[in-house]
Amino acid sequence: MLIRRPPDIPSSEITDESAYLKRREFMQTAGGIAAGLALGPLLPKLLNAQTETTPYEAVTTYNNFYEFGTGKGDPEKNAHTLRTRPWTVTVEGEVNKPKVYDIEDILQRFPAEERIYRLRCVEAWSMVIPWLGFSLRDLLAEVEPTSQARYVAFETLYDPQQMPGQRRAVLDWPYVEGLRMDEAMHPLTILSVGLYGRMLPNQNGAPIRLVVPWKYGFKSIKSIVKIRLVEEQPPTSWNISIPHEYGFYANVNPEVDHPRWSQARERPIGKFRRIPTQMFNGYGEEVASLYSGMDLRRFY
Ligand SMILES: Nc1nc2c(c(=O)[nH]1)N[C@H]1C(S)=C(S)[C@@H](COP(=O)(O)O)O[C@H]1N2
Ligand SMILES: [Mo]
Repeated sequence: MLIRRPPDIPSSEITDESAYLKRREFMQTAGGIAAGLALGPLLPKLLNAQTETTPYEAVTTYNNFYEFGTGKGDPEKNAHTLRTRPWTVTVEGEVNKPKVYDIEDILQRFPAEERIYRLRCVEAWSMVIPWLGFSLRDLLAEVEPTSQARYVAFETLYDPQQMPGQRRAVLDWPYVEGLRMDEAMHPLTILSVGLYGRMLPNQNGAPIRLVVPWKYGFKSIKSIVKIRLVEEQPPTSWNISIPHEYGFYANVNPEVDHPRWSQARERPIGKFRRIPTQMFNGYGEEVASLYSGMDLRRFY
């Protein structure tokens, strides 16, 4: 789309933030203009041409990553112990061609493009982030899912030496997540390797994490080492931990409240005012059809 650039550019070549933001502003305007013309449908969705991105500083210091502590500032403080090289991602299960990918191969073979997506946390805060990534379906196509594959299960690294939060039983480790096959194959679902034109900082899920823009943030599992195609709906960490609060689907839905708080509004990080939460986080046009006929109160 607008920017196609490998995420592993040396730091000496990285533009400073204000130059980056100016260029971004220009591109968002350009995207907005193009969207009004015939080009519109060809452009991968920018959340909305006018949406302001959350400052890099906030995106990288206010995080949920329980492997490094349960406070929002803990991941930034503690995630330096994570070693992201060497790193492999095993793709296995119901596939014809299981494969162990080296992260360097992934970076080379699946060019990262910029996608501006809102990440809406179930705790009712949100950020708008220029992610660098590629559609998960490009990688899945390569391993050739069998006809038995109905779900995709994801797993984060388990290593209490590197991830001190795993020494405490706050969640069942390793962190696991899952998607239905059609959700995983949807072009909006990305594996992200960077943000703001840089490689992912450890606290944001380096070296590779999922981003599913129409679901609550907890579905976007970080620091992935395993992707397994399976026949049955896989367990997910938050659902195991507190099933009546966190379901498998976790679609952003302002009409279905969390048992302990409303989901009708959200606070953009760095802003004072709350804003209304949109159905499917604003991606209804693209994804609502995946759930036609499903009762989204029951499948929360
Ligand atoms: N492995 C792992 N992945 C995770 C989490 C976690 O604790 N561990 N937290 C999730 C939650 S609750 C949210 S809101 C997002 C936050 O992503 P961000 O810190 O990049 O904004 O990561 C998700 N992915
Ligand atoms: Mo979250």
